[in-house]
Amino acid sequence: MKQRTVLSTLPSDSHSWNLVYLQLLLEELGHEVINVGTCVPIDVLIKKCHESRPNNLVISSVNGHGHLDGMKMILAMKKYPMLKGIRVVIGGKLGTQGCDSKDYAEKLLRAGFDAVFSEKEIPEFISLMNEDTKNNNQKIAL
Ligand code: B12
Repeated sequence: MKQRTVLSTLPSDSHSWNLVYLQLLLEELGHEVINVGTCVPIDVLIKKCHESRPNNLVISSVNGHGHLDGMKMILAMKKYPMLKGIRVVIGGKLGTQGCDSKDYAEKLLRAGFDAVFSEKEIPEFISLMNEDTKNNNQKIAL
């Protein structure tokens, strides 16, 4: 079954070519992609997930505030049990001063993300996005 994926940045991030790249990549993998765009408020993102019931929510951020905005987003999302089955991943350049996004992985995973990717981990991202989320779908449909 075709996976549906909501793709977005976070409220502070106006970079858009990362989204263009990820949309093309995910479409090549066979996903139906809903690209919400840049500087997306958290409540708008949550509304979009409620409306479209995706298998995946892919967050991309490169401006260096991704680890902070991402934490706010995942904590807000956890308040909605209906969204529990969605696989939520984040990646890009999540911090400043050239530090690796992986430095933030432990905190973000503990808060509820299913995976955290550094900007170079495209093969790892592809392999996760190729994995079936059939169980998630069933949960969402209830
Ligand atoms: C173009 C650009 C801009 C443009 C954006 C225009 C637009 N429409 O997108 C403008 C001028 C608006 C801009 C603004 C700013 N920018 Co800027 N920008 C860039 C620049 C030069 C290129 C970004 C780009 O388009 N790359 C092409 C895309 C395809 O690559 P990418 O974004 O890196 O995405 C790749 C990977 O990161 C990865 N990836 C990304 N997301 C995800 C998600 C997952 C799940 C996975 C697996 C992988 C992944 O996959 C992509 C393909 O390889 C970069 C420097 C650079 N060379 O990267 C700085 C850069 C991203 N910007 C930076 C900064 C600081 C800013 C500003 C804060 C500057 C300022 N003081 O105003 C503002 C922030 C604006 C905001 N509110 O977000 C910093 C971020 C620093 C950091 N994270 O440590 C960078 C890295 C420059 C630098 N070296 O300092 N920027």
